[in-house]
Amino acid sequence: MLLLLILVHLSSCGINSNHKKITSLKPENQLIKVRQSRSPIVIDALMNENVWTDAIWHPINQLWLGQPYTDKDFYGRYKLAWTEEALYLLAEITDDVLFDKEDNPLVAWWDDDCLEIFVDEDNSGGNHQYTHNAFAYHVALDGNVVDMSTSKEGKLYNTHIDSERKTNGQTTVWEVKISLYADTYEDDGNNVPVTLNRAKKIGFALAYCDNDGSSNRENFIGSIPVNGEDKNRGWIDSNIFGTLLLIK
Ligand SMILES: [Ca+2]
Ligand SMILES: [Ca+2]
Ligand SMILES: [Ca+2]
Ligand SMILES: [Ca+2]
Repeated sequence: MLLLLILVHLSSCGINSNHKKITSLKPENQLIKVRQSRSPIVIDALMNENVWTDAIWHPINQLWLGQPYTDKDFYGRYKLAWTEEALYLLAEITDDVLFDKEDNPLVAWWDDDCLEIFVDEDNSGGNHQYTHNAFAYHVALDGNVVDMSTSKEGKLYNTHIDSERKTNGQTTVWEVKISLYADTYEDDGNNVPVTLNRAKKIGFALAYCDNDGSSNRENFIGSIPVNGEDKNRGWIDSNIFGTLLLIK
């Protein structure tokens, strides 16, 4: 029985012993339909494009790490849109203290206040801890974008994400363009973003690392419920991601 469970787990990683892709067992939780923008989206942290007016808000309200928090400490919601070129995100985050703990973007990047964007271009699910089967982009307050490389260390992926943020009082609006890359992505290669089309499905989740002045992040709040005791699974296991469906 144990062997069977291990085999099922391995097959859920999307790779079999011949390293060929097989049908994913990724659960299709939280299916979100995402509308195409008819006009270009300007990354300026202003939500005045028509597609943002029409899109609905989705909550970031699942406590993945830390103690229960108040709306004053953290409140977050987001909208999504797409063009053939990229996936677009608008996030509105209320956070009482913005804190960039480490100046160096590659030191403990998860302990700074940051937006964490999880994307699995082909919605395959499976392990992605040290692969590019999926990405977990940490977008820092200064705009630097970090994920784990295939060399098992933090690496800047600033060309994948174009973002702008504006803070008014304790509320920050982030407008983000996310170029999507296939699992064939090579850290030292020439990589071209994927062109998006209607009916495409993408694995996706969003989270916020909230630190208000502590030595480690205080809270990690995600957009999707995660089963089990350990809810900090997104950076390892893309099976916990939700699913986006691109529509006209
Ligand atoms: Ca805009
Ligand atoms: Ca806070
Ligand atoms: Ca994948
Ligand atoms: Ca904070």
